[in-house]
Amino acid sequence: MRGSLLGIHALVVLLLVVTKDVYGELVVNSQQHQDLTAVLGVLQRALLNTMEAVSNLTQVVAKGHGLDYNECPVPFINLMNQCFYLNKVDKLDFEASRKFCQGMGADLAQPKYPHALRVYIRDTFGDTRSIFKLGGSDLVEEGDWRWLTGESITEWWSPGQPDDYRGQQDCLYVQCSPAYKQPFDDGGCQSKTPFICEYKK
Ligand SMILES: [Ca+2]
Repeated sequence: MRGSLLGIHALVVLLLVVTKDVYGELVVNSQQHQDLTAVLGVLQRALLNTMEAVSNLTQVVAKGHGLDYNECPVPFINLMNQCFYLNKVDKLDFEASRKFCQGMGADLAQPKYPHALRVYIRDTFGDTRSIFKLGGSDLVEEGDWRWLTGESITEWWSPGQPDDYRGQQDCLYVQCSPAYKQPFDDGGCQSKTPFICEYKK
């Protein structure tokens, strides 16, 4: 019995000591917690500022290289900072293909870098026979080749083109065959072919 009382006494003393220690520890931890929370807040703000600075710097560097990391809206792809949709399924004439592109918030494409476009088509579709309609013609005045926006088309004609073959070629195409030393060729506006839409960012 005495042993039991001694045991209970020892247990109570032990509990008091532990409780005191735990309480003391809790007080210290609470202060530390406040301090750490404040430090964490400062670090979080510093980290966010750093991430924003890195993002801005990445964009500056990208633009310095002629690139733009802003993505094109689906289903357009970014090619040399222009947004294109290559339609090889719905083979359409000039007017119908324009209408199709307009239905996507776009119009027939005016590629700034036709060689890049030609390489992309070859790599994507794995053939060199493809031709795609673009957003250019001499429909307003025979021989005066213009983009849909009105600018003259003066470069990137394959040698001997535009030849207005049989007097029926008034629309602009990108040719993928290496037989064409440059990408541009004139073809029929009524021909039902693949075409490329461009979404202007
Ligand atoms: Ca031609």
